Amino acid sequence: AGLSYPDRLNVVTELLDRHVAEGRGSRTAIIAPGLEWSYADLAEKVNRIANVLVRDLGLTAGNRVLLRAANTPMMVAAYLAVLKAGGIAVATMPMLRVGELVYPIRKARIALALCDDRIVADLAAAQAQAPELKRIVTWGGDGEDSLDALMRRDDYESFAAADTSRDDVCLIGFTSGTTGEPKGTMHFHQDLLAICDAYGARVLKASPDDRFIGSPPLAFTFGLGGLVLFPMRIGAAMVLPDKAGPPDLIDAIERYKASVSFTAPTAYRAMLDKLDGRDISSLRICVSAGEALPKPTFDAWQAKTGLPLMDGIGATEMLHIFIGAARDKIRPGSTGLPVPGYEAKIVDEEGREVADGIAGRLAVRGPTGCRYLADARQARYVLDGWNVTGDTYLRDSDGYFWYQARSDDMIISAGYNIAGPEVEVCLLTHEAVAECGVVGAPCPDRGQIVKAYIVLRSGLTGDAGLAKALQEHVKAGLAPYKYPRAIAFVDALPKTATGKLQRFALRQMARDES
Ligand code: 3UK
Repeated sequence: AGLSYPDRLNVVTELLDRHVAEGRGSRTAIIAPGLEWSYADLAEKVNRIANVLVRDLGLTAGNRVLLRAANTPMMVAAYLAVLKAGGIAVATMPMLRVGELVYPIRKARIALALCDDRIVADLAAAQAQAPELKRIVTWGGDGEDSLDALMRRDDYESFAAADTSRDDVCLIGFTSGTTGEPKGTMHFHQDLLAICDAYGARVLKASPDDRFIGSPPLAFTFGLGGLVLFPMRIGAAMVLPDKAGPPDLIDAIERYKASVSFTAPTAYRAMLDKLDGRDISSLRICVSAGEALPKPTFDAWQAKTGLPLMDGIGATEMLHIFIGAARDKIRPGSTGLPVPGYEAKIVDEEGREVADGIAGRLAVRGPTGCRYLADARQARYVLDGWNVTGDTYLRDSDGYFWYQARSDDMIISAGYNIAGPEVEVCLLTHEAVAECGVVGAPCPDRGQIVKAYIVLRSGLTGDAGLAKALQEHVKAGLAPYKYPRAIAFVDALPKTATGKLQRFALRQMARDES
């Protein structure tokens, strides 16, 4: 896709100030309950915060700044201000508690934090265990040294962007840590533009009149790209509701006429049950990422809304989506094609490319890629310039990529390799099943057996008869050796902060129960 950027580059100049300079300052940038900011309004907030950072808080280029807030207008302004001032943003999920905040502070040696006053308690407690953190400044509260008070100074209205290089690091995103310690991934100023000019321009193809909405936190790069970077690159608007659970998302789409949504398959499934009598006709583009999108979910969403779900696989290491399909190229059940600018291939354990139709490890390369902050696991993720994401995929003869499982989620039962997600897809086609997770449980005879954890649709209760019916359902839809020999009915499945099924937690449950 020939993505090249000038050597001196500050991403905020391109995403924000350019719109103001070119006469688009009165366009709407942010819509939130009781508030609307134009691009000019946002630019001024960003300048004021950047001045506070440099003049009052002593920020110099390359300093790391922790950000802690829900997806609010001030969070967006603070994030952009850190980048404009040449700092490095380390955003954290608002739901993180004391223990989880200590690790990124120490790992990234963060001295300064900006925080929404309503959720400062856990951060203040973390500070006691992380002496690196010298200063926490909050907004939304009162007090003379609040960010709001400092921002009000007369001469803080304008700010010259730090003269950064296109390959200066501007953010460190911590992975959600489904296994082991979270890893800090570093991304450059140009990377933030590259995802907009690759996925945004070539696959998503939104318009400046679109209104973007979704649930992922901005600390998750899925949310940062989908809710902030993609709309700002084209001068569109982002909608930031106070709450973004599935019912709130429906309310907000209806109320603010949102047209582009970014969320995970689980949230689309949850919304399906709540759409009767609602008007979400403003919606025209729906992106699903974070987890595999089962075909039954694609079909149900299309039947109910008339819209295809655009699946896309992204990773914190890659910053955003690198395989997906534009709306006219979707093949339901497949993740899609490499995003223009990226290459993808399937390799075996030794790193040799395998033939089409054979499952193996997914390897990708392109304008963005993995750079872990001081972490030996870099050598396992990047092999020979290719990013190996830990997913098992196959490519068909038309070049489409089909998700099989996380590489470490394959179940091996009596010598058969069984992908848990394939059994989940089949179970989801049964009308009693709302959510499910399928893992291997230890078994003395077969090594492992397939075990399904099932959340039933509301009003239903699980018994031996229903378990039997679900087993027969899988045997009828898949090779019978894949059917779940064990079934457990549960109220909810364990999920990460980013909404992913924690298969390791299910595996642990399966071990404990066997
Ligand atoms: C899995 C998928 C199948 C896959 C992310 C969009 O999820 C994001 O980043 P994470 O670092 O996780 C990466 C891993 O999640 N995955 C994500 N999307 C899909 N598996 N189909 C999908 N569509 O295992 C991958 O390796 O949390 C997603 C944009 C930015 C992101 N950071």
